[in-house]
Amino acid sequence: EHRVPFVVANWKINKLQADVADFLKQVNSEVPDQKIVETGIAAQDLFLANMVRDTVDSPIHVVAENVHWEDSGAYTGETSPKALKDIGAEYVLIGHFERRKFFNETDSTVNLKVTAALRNGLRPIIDVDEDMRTYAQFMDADPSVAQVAAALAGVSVDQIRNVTIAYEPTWAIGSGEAATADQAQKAAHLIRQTLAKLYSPVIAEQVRVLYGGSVTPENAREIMSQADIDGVLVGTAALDPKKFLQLVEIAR
Ligand code: G2H
Repeated sequence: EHRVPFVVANWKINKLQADVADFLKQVNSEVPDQKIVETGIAAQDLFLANMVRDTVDSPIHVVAENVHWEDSGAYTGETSPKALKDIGAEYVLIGHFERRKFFNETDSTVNLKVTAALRNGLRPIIDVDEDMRTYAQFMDADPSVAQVAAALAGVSVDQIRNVTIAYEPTWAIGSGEAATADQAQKAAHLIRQTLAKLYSPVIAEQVRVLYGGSVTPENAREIMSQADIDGVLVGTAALDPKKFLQLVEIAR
């Protein structure tokens, strides 16, 4: 099963609007066709509509960093999945470690957001951050990643094709210390085994699994060469357009 590599920048709350426009100008025409490598950029909500406009002739996908689980209503300060779809956003990060840590996001709110995104035609990139120590306990007896199973509750066989999973071990996020390629592969493999159990072995081979956490152009090649890793979710390094393009090249 051929999975198209996927490189996603996660700018978090960095950059101002002039920087966003400038970055897109530098990378727009440099990224390959999305059949070769898919590319996405996650940014603050307030930049997304302009990013959709400014990438109209580019294969770059616009990615939200969070979403609310109701389509509309009285939820001051939240962003509606219906509105994200309406402005032309295509993907949304859900359950990033920083959301879980600083904003009390739980497996159950992650699941609500995943189903809300899918119901509105947005493609979720679900972040899971369990440590390999946690995984090791399950690996022999009953291989399963609890955060993956929880996030996907109620997600149908048809919908799962629109889901990407990103493995981001907490200790590797923004620390400058990425997982080794071997650790990342083991986690990605366990995630795929979990998908096989939840859906089927065929579907497990179709869903993309990314690695995130201190990815750089220096360590990306070995990480992306692993059998179960289909791409990277990149924070710090992807703030730099040259490094972003290097990562996309490596993914080819
Ligand atoms: C992890 C990653 C992007 P960084 O949060 O999601 O950031 O590459 O800075 O570790």
